[in-house]
Amino acid sequence: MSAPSPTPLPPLRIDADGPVAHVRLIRPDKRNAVNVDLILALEAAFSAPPPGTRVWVISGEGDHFCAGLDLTEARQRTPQETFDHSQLWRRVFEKIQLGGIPVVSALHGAVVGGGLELAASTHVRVADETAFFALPEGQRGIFTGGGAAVRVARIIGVHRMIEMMLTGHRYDAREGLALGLAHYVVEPGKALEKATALAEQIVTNAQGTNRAIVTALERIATMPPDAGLFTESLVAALVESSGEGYQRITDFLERRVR
Ligand code: 1HE
Repeated sequence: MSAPSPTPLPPLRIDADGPVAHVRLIRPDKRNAVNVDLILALEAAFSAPPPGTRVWVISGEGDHFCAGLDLTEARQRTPQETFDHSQLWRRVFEKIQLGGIPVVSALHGAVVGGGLELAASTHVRVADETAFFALPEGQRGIFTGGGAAVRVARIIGVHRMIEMMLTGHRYDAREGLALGLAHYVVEPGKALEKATALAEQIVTNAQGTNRAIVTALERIATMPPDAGLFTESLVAALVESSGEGYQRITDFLERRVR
């Protein structure tokens, strides 16, 4: 009788004790490449955050944040399967980006292909000096399918994205900072610490404002100006009429906070 195959390890770990929940990709032997198990685990995590979660931090175990799509699963897909797989990523990354909870990413090593697409769906990106950003789809004979064509193009501009994909250009952490792929660069090994500190700061904002920032601004940015300005007024009315808003404004005016 053959020995039973070992139970696969879960590809994600979630640690939450308080309002900041930390989700970590844990496939370091495959450089956190995103296979179907991992994308479904991300979907489950972001669909049902631990109770009380007000900010997420996401990071990757090992020497790299994420090597993108698990290429072993991409070899022999039909066009329909590739389309469906891309739509699955779309669903999950929209949940991360527009789910109403701010997400801070801690980036190091490879942030490439789908790894960059994942990072681009987070709201605050902290890179350590080892991080590098690339879209190697052209080298692999595939195309972006996890939202880069919209999110990365919006961050760095479509022309730079075209150059990045055609030439295989790897941008290092400081170049990524200049381009907006990262918002902070820290010493090697310090990205998670900085990301957690930022998450703890974000938690202190009014929850309704945080929710509006991460759900409304991206949508407003893609609206025609008249619709965007109208929507902004509606969001302002909603946020500012909440009890939390009145209380915070009163606290400021009566000098209880600075
Ligand atoms: C992988 C993957 C992967 C590593 N799928 N298995 N992504 C890429 O084209 C990136 C491909 N990976 C790399 O360029 C390098 O692996 C890294 C720069 C990320 C890291 O280099 P290194 O020297 O630390 O690791 P390695 O020796 O290349 O890889 C270690 C193992 O991870 C090895 O497996 P092993 O069984 O031989 O040990 C690799 O095969 C495996 N591995 N990356 C599967 N991506 C929705 S569309 C999204 C489109 C994309 O994401 S395209 C970009 C795909």
